[in-house]
Amino acid sequence: MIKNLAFFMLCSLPWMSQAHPDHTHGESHHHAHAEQGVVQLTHATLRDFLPTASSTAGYFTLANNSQQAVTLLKAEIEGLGRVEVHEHAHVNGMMRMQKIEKLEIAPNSQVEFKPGGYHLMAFEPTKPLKVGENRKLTLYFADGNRVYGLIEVVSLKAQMHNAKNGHQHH
Ligand SMILES: [Cu+2]
Repeated sequence: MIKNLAFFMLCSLPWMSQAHPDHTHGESHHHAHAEQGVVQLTHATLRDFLPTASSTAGYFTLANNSQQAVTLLKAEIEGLGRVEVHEHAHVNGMMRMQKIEKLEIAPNSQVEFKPGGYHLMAFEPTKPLKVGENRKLTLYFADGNRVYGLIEVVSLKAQMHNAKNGHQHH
């Protein structure tokens, strides 16, 4: 289990530096901006597909250590054709899950993706998942930033063991 995944944010996109053409202290400005905008991805796990399943679930913790809210728009995982951000909601007394288009994370707070709550739903593997391997995970935010990390492929058993409430997904 990887405890601390590497991450970084792209604060130096060409169009962003062009937004500050009159700035003469580019270097120090960039550092301040990078520290302000830290979004940290940890404990990322992706469940191996069950034999007949067309989708599988991924979980992680996302910490927004900045002074501004950040909005997660979408996720990509290497070798998966489609990844959606889902939430569970009570609809007419039933627990159902639905795709969400954006997830706002307040300043200095974190969101835990876990069984029964927010989760990633991955579909259409182009390369079969193998327990123990790490796939590249990319998170896209509304401000144009991206967070990169690795997501570890785990067995259902391991994922249930990690989850506190053991909610069965699907
Ligand atoms: Cu789902």
